[in-house]
Amino acid sequence: MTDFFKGIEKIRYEGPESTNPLAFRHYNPDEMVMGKRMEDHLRFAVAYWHSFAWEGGDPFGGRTFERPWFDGEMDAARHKADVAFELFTLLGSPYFCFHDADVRPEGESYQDSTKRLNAIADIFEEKIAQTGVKLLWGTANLFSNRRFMGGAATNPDPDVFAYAAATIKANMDVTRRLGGENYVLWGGREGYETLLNTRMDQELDQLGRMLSMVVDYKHKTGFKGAILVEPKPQEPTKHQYDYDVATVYGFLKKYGLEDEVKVNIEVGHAILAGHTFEHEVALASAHGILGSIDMNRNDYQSGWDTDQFPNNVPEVALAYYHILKAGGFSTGGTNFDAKLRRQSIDPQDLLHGHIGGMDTCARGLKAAAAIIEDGSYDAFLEDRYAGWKTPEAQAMLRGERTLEDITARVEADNINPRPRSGRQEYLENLINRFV
Ligand code: XLS
Ligand code: NI
Ligand code: NI
Repeated sequence: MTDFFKGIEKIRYEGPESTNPLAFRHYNPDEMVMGKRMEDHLRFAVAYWHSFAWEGGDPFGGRTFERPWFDGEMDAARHKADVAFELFTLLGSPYFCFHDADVRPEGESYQDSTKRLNAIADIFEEKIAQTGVKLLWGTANLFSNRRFMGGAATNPDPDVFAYAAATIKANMDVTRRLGGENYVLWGGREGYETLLNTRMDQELDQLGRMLSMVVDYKHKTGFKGAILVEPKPQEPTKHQYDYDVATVYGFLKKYGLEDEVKVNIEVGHAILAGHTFEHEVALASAHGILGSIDMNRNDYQSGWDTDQFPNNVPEVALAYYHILKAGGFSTGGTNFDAKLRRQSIDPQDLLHGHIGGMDTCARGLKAAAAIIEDGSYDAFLEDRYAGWKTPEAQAMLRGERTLEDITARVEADNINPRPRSGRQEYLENLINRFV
């Protein structure tokens, strides 16, 4: 044990009446929800970067946090790993996620950085065995170092593409070794600042090639996890190629990867793209590419990716509704891609952030399950589309009717449809009964 969390004990479920700020009031891992343990539905993961690498800076000022591992070398990285697994254990988080750059200091060369990554992975391997905490996903940071300022896979310099490819390989190797259940690619700087210096067709082909190689390597090495792309519309670049779920789906189709790659959807990114979170989740589900989620929230005034811990139950509930309707997570889970505010400088703030986030998700999940178990909402939808069950409507949908066939029937039957209410207010009230 380190002395970082000084005397804080494992966070336990105490029920909704508890006033203990270091207890769960809604997240009860063993509670059964629609026949499955809550822990197995939600599959929480702590994000290493925001919890242990984030320094509390903003555009107007630097570091506000004091962490004993900042500025250190490999010893500091090992200390950080000790504290990280203490946090996972205190929270009872079944999973964690990391980028290479979060866990090891950068080396002098590619070989040196990879050696360091592997050394930390040795430590993770032991800690995973000791604590039972698992790896939800691994990923490569291809955006912080200045070599990636013009993009990684989409860089005009093929040497940067090559360096990125080798870095992805190293991170996939470590993810596989640690039993990771997914491998994520967020296109940190895969986009442009100005079209004046950018060949979009060339850059998209580069991105398609990189992703194809990732998929090939997954199959070659027998990695069982899912490959996930994380959409985001802008920030850090003005325009990111993986703009939103719809854009990513089109990209996957173009490069023939739609059966190989799924998406990791983040709340804040959905908002930046001008969508709701549930829109992105529902669209991914409709396309069969729903993989995992990055759970956070954005400030609705500031217009950038504020990565706050979630506290909006209705927003979370509607997303879990679509996840449950899709059959729940398979390899995916709920990763807290959320960071503390820069004045929240104490170790215990890390606990408050996660406890609140986990409770919010638990309430959202229970509300979603209640909506499904009650059945009136699903019955409404069933009824609204019931006309499509008739043989004639089915024939139109299956492509067995032409425009001429349909026109003949409209004329013969004198079809003149009568509008029906969409009942939006009724539905809003219905959902409000559960959230
Ligand atoms: C940044 C992204 C990032 C990814 C992992 O906005 O959310 O944190 O989840 O690279
Ligand atoms: Ni994310
Ligand atoms: Ni993000």
